[in-house]
Amino acid sequence: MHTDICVGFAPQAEIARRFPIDGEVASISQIKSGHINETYLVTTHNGSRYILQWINRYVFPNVEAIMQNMSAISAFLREHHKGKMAMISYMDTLDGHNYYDDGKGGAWRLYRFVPDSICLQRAETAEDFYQSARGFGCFQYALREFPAEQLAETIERFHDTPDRYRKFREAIEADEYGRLREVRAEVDFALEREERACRLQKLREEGELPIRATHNDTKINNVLLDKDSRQALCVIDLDTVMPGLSAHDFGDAIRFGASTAAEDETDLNKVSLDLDYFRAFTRGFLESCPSLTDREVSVLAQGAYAMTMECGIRFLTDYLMGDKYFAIDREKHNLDRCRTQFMLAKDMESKWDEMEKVVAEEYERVKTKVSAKA
Ligand code: GN1
Ligand code: MG
Repeated sequence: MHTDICVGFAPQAEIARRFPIDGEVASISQIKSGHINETYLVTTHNGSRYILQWINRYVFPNVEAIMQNMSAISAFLREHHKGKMAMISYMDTLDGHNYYDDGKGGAWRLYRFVPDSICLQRAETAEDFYQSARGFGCFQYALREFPAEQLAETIERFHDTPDRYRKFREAIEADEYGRLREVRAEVDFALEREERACRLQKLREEGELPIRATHNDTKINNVLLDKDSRQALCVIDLDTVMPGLSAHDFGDAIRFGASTAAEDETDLNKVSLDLDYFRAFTRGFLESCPSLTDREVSVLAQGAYAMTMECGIRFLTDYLMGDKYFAIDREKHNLDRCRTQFMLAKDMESKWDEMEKVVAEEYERVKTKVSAKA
């Protein structure tokens, strides 16, 4: 989704010139995707294309840590999975830094546009969604032996749901913007479900689940697909690659991509869990990530629920705190987003047995295929 503006981006053009790009900047357009960083497509006169990104330091105060995680992962994948897993690689600035500090608090980085790739904001078919699952599944599989503990925690306690509840309570307590009155129903909804939403993290703390190098932000727009074959090409947006649970990656993708409505839909009647999409993603993820243990597979549905509730309370917390974290395009945008997440979580509750059944069936299917091959 590009805004079709080619003028008005003089500062971004100036920044792009700090990198060794091929040719003079001919046009820049903003890619409206994501709620945190800003992303621009830069095209030069000879047709070379680049992605320029402004990193939000309110969210990512430690840019060095993000870039270090990224290069550790790139190096690992280059060494162990050459040719199998495409990776974007950031270009150094002309004076040899892996990002550009504009001296005004802004951090910028740039990489070559991946040729023949598309980035979908929504799966157009179940097959697209299946492909995105393969992208994230392959990524996780490729990193199965990566020492996750070496990764910096770029955002502390990112998917620690109980900690998200703690921050949520602080925001309720402070009610800095006087918005609590209008969100009582949502607050009650979240508090009533706290134990269930936090079950996954509890298992993590009890040492029941392996800690992996996970992506942690597995929306479909974070996988590039080949524009012709529509197969997964490469996983992008590695800012939140951190030690985590496989169920986080599975769950966040379901939360976003298996919902029948957009994340900010205002007509809640349109929001539900699409079980066909849920199955398609489960299949792609299990097929491409055979390193998952039985225990991990057994909590995948739990991951979808936890990520949906957690994201809902994050939107609600931000709404209570005056919309400082997630970029908004309209008043109450974060509240609308929170409501879709809670609606989706509620729908998952009613479809719980079916979700578990789909996971079990797809797991059985993958195992049968593997043993038939052996
Ligand atoms: C943010 O900016 P984007 O769309 O990549 C957020 C995710 C949320 C998501 C909700 C660093 O991701 O955790 O799930 O919005 N990223 C960060 O759409 O907080
Ligand atoms: Mg992101």
